[in-house]
Amino acid sequence: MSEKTIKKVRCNICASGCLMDAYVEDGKVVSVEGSKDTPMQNGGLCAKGAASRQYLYNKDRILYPMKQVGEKGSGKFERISWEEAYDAIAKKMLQIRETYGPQSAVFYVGYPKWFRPAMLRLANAYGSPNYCTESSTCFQASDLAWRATYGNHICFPDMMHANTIMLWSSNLYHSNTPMTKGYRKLKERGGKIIVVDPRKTVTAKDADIHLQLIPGTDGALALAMANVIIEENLYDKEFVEKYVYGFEEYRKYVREYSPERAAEITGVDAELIRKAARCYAGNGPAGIMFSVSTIVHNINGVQNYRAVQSLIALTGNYDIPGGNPSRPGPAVPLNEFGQVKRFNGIEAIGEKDFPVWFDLSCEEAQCTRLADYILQEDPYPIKAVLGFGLNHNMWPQPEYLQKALKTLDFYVNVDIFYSESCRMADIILPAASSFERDEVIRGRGGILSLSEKAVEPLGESKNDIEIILDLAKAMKLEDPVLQLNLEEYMQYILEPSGLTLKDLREHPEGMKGKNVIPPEFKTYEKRPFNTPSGKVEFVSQALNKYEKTYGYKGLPEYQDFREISEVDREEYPFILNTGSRKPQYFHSRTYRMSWLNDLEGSTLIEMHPEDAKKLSINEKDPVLVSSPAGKIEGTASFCVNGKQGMVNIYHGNQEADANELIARDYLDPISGFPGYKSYFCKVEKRG
Ligand SMILES: Nc1nc2c(c(=O)[nH]1)N[C@H]1C(S)=C(S)[C@@H](COP(=O)(O)OP(=O)(O)OC[C@H]3O[C@@H](n4cnc5c(=O)[nH]c(N)nc54)[C@H](O)[C@@H]3O)O[C@H]1N2
Ligand SMILES: Nc1nc2c(c(=O)[nH]1)N[C@H]1C(S)=C(S)[C@@H](COP(=O)(O)OP(=O)(O)OC[C@H]3O[C@@H](n4cnc5c(=O)[nH]c(N)nc54)[C@H](O)[C@@H]3O)O[C@H]1N2
Ligand code: SF4
Ligand SMILES: [Mo]
Repeated sequence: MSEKTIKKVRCNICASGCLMDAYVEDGKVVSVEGSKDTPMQNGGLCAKGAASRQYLYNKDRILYPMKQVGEKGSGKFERISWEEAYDAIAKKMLQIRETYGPQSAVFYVGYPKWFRPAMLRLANAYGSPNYCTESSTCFQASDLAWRATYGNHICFPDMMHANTIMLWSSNLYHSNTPMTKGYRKLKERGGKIIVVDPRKTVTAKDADIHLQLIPGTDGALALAMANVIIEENLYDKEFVEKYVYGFEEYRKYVREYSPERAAEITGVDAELIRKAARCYAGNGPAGIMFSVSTIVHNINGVQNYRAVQSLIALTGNYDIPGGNPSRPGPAVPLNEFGQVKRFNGIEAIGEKDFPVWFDLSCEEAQCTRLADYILQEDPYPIKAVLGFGLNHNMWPQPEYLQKALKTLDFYVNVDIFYSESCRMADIILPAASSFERDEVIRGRGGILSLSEKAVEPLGESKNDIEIILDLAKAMKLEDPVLQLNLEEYMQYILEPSGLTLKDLREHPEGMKGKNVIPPEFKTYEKRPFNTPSGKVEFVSQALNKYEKTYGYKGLPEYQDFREISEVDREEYPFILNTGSRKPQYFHSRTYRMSWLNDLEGSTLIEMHPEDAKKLSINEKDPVLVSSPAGKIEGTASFCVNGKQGMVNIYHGNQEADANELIARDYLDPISGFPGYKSYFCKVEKRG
């Protein structure tokens, strides 16, 4: 009888990297369970992690390098060797560089985050400024707001030491399961919880105050809270005087947002707004837990986010324990992450459209308008896309991007799975999943670990970093780090931490780095904020320098998406909210896993029963949803937890993708983020 062994491996279906025990028999993973070796996680796995075997052994796995042999877009592929693939890619990429210049090649990474610095290096060594990622729709707009206002990256709350936590558009139980332990502890020790969410979510059940606002109206709500906090003298005068720039202008502006006015805009009762403001300002230390994407998925997203964010400095909760500290736990120095900067000097895609993005971020280009840039040859011809995990369904109106990809001279996609996004590719390469690869993992609190493969790679799939290093060598690019092999590269990442790969191999549960940088609070007492004024900028100079040219305002001004968009509301009466996370789905990835997908089976069009009744729609009826951008079919699902007038649809399903409904030019003019969370639609019963 063959023996079962337990291999410790990190789940990588999402970026949380939970440690699991994979039971391996005859070289195959036969079952998985959460490892008990990490106290935070303590044996837990979410539904997706528990279904890992269907991820690893999925019929959609790409097993070999393939080249397209039929007409482009026909999806007819033939197996080739790795050597052939590398030769063909190197030859074509160098030819394109020679003929059109290095900027004509775009280097793109989808949601996978773990190998991004290597990809950025590759783009730099090739000489292209066009390294871009899925963060053109996730995370970077919030980060931009932080940099514009606080001169810092996103600061998450210190849940362990807070007396109050305000979860602003954050449904931890569905989207961030590893954080729920701290959340439950906060509740147990009597901490106050404020939830700002249009839906009564499972996370909102624990709330002392739930502000159930209309999607996209976050800015108005936050300004009204600031109004109460200032009017009632609940703000931190000393902090504001010393460290805030533009307070008088801000104070004057928030006067316009009385709770009564905000109630009309947001649909939240004025007294409840007052109560929440008093609780957040009066029961400190208080932290705000933001989603990295929800607020900014709106056409006034950056300013709405800044309005919420200004509450932190207003109440003196910035960079203190229990508030939103800049570094609550220890950090460990590493090579690569956050250190490789984007190649600069040639105009990047998106630079003309979204200048602040480039002023404040030196790491990547903004590519939400990628299809336009390709099709309109603006700012210059784009001839090649080298994609790792490129999922066209991420973009609004994804078919338009498919069309653009088809016109390219050369398109490569490297993915674990064959998807519709591979169909336009000239070459596709098989990536290994976390079960089949080695990877250095950065955990919270300065903990590092090495996730080692549990089984041999399926087919000829390879670690993405290995593919990147091989490609650099095939193109004879010069960066010395790209000359390393995978093992040397991982060692290089670790060097500043004082740990070696050998140390980590001996401790699969992870180890604290030796050269730990301790937590730090109130950094502003030692050095100025990294903004033009050296203070927290309620009036952002990074933004208002573009007031004349782009119309950006320094104050976190509220603009209502219902007023500034030109959609005919009689035709499209519902507010379309897309992509609120569900525990079983992870963007486009898990639809192919029957253990998860069968829970719902088809694209659910979630609407309030009262709204459905008016349209004579019954639960489970087939319905058609349309917007000015497109149409999709789905199944009506009644949701009493949402607000009336709101339709919610998950994204990423290639069969019926909510993004078909979002107009591709419905973007925040500052960040370029699509208004995924607040567009417009109508719903009809299908025959
Ligand atoms: N299971 C699962 N987990 C995930 C992901 C996944 O696909 N699946 N994706 C990961 C990624 S990439 C991200 S960015 C995060 C996102 O993480 P979260 O932002 O926490 O996830 P969401 O569910 O999109 O949004 C949280 C809540 O915001 C509410 N909401 C919707 N619109 C608005 C609005 O306009 N204003 C306010 N205040 N609230 C609103 C929704 O009702 C929802 O309950 O999740 C990560 N975790
Ligand atoms: N309507 C709407 N649209 C949205 C959102 C929304 O809320 N509503 N959310 C936006 C946000 S926040 C995000 S983050 C994006 C999601 O961003 P996407 O990039 O669309 O995310 P995924 O579909 O998870 O992954 C992309 C591809 O990466 C592949 N992949 C997974 N792991 C690896 C790996 O290790 N190596 C390689 N080479 N490939 C891998 C997957 O198989 C998949 O094909 O969607 C955005 N789009
Ligand atoms: S939260 Fe779930 S999907 Fe994400 S790493 Fe953990 S087990 Fe995997
Ligand atoms: Mo995201």
